[in-house]
Amino acid sequence: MKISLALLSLCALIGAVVLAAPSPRVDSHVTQTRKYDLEITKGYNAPDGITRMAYLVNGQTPGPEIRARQGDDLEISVTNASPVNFTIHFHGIEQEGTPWSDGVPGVTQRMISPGQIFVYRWKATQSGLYWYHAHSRELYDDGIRGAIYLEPNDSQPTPFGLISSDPQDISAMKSADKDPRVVGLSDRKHFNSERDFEEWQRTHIEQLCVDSLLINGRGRIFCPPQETFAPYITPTAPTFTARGCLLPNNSAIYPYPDGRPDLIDPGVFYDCQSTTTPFSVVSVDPESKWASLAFVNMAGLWQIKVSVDSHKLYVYSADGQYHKPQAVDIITIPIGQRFQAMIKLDQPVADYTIRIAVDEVPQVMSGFAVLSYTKSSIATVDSLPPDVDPAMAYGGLVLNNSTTTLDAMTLKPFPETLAPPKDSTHTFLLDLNRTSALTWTLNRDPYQPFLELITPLLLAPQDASKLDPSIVFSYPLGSVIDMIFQATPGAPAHPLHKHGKSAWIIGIGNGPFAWDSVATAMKEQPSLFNLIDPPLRDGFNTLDATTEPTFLVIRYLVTNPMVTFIHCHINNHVIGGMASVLMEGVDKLPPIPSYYTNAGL
Ligand SMILES: *[C@@H]1O[C@H](CO)[C@@H](O)[C@H](O)[C@H]1NC(C)=O
Ligand SMILES: *[C@@H]1O[C@H](CO)[C@@H](O)[C@H](O)[C@H]1NC(C)=O
Ligand SMILES: *[C@@H]1O[C@H](CO)[C@@H](O)[C@H](O)[C@H]1NC(C)=O
Ligand SMILES: *[C@@H]1O[C@H](CO)[C@@H](O)[C@H](O)[C@H]1NC(C)=O
Ligand SMILES: *[C@@H]1O[C@H](CO)[C@@H](O)[C@H](O)[C@H]1NC(C)=O
Ligand SMILES: *[C@@H]1O[C@H](CO)[C@@H](O)[C@H](O)[C@H]1NC(C)=O
Ligand SMILES: [Cu+2]
Repeated sequence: MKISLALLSLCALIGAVVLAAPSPRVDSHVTQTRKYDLEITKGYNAPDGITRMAYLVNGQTPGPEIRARQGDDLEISVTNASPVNFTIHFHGIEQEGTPWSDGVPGVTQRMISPGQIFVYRWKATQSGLYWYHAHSRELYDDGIRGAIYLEPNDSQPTPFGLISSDPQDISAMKSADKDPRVVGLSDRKHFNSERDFEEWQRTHIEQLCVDSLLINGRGRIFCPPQETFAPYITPTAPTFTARGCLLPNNSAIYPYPDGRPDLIDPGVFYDCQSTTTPFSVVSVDPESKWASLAFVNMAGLWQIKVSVDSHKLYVYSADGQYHKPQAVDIITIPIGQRFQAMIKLDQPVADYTIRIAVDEVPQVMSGFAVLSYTKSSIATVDSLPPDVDPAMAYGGLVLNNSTTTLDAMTLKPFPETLAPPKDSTHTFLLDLNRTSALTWTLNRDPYQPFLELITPLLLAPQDASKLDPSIVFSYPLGSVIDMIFQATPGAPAHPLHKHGKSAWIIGIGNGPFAWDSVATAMKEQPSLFNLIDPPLRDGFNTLDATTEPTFLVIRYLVTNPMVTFIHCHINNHVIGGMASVLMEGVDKLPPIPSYYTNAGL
């Protein structure tokens, strides 16, 4: 379907009006169809003071929050008013009965090409925090992303009685959980994703250096004095550039002999000019006693950690799934993952600093926002309040031995009935590897980006047999899959993401996975496995593999016929090929509506 330019500019105007309204509060208790129009345009923005090209969603990035109530039907109409092809993926949404709305080009649909409109339809079977983003090349890093919040229905058991036994507290937390404050995290580069990729190809060095960290799309460039970096210096990280990056010739981090550090653009790793752009404000009402902060890492490169001055974070949800609450000071958030935390609003009425930091060796960098105990809706501030018990210094250094950081492997799903099956029917061992300066693999061979342009496998499942067998996994409905990811030494942690149904993370350890099955492994190393109450997630972060391999095991049930995707969520890695297709019970796929078989032709 082609749309006229006049219509497009009208849409842009409407988008701007919608923008000015407060985030849509879902107020009806009757399930309904909620419609959203997302229009993607090419534009410019300067959240950290440096103007660059961006793809905007209704004129902004992050795009508008999509809010609905569990049980609602969503109808999300995406208009491509940009010059590039893309699709939109709803990250963490299980797509029960709607495999055609998962948004992976070449897998579930054809590209939405410039001038086209594509309508995604899915049911909110889940509750909690999710997000949407472009799923082609590295485009989401240019701005096509936003949060999704699905308000839990009233029959869903909540874990708040494990935080407090006071009925008033529990009731305040239930209310907070229905209307959380989204805290969206991202890292920003001043080259767009296409240019970033070209620089990697030109120099054979991944561009592991960002310009700023943003919270809800706002932030600042910092060029801290060299002494700030002193606590981070180690034998393999001896020197930091003005913007806190390791040098591009550091062979511990940039290991490829064909890398050309001499060709690096100094604008990427070295040059730093600080800015004074405003910070985001996250407002809470102290009269509501508790607030829910909904953190999502929408970054392209870095794992990010977060803390809030003077406030314990009672983590109660991970990837939209309730887990038994844990009180911590810092949450580490791998890319793609979400955590929700209650905070008790028992501090003096004031502003408190929200701190974030890159949580990986190659870069020392922080970002900030303000938690404000005020009902007013001031969106930004120009300066931060005084530090009050900060949990971390610039760059994430922990300041106090009693500070606690969430260990996501210890999260236990709530309610307890959400335990994994005791046995599996299929075992797959995948080798996560870097096979050249430009290639990353999830299993032996890289997934080829050109597959984005083929007839979607959902419409032609038989074509899967023509693909490289190392990147296709097929199994029938009712299977219980054990998928073992073995990371090759020299790799950072990989934030893997499985589309469709979530999986239990049942095992993690250092060393190779040297057994033929989980059952055998558990006999020899029971302490590395948990079949009783392991976390139930759609994101799985492997351990760093420095000198020896590491492994991570997920188990999942196949209950929803789907053709879908599993991949690393670091942009360089997925575009470098770290992805595979999952053919899940394809002989039981529901009939595909003609709208979806024809869309994009
Ligand atoms: C409410 O949530 C529970 C738990 O997720 C689910 O089993 C139930 O089907 C939901 N009810 C509606 C109307 O969505
Ligand atoms: C968009 O995708 C179509 C195939 O669906 C392809 O022919 C076209 O070249 C692509 N355009 C761009 C700008 O990549
Ligand atoms: C890396 O480059 C810096 C400055 O450009 C130089 O001082 C250093 O010796 C180089 N290190 C290596 C390992 O080549
Ligand atoms: C460390 O944190 C504890 C608990 O918050 C606090 O009582 C103590 O004063 C802190 N110590 C320092 C040195 O900041
Ligand atoms: C933290 O622990 C280390 C090692 O146990 C100790 O040397 C240091 O003094 C402690 N710092 C504080 C602030 O308590
Ligand atoms: C990882 O890739 C390297 C380079 O291609 C190769 O030598 C090595 O055998 C691979 N490792 C595994 C476990 O596949
Ligand atoms: Cu990765």
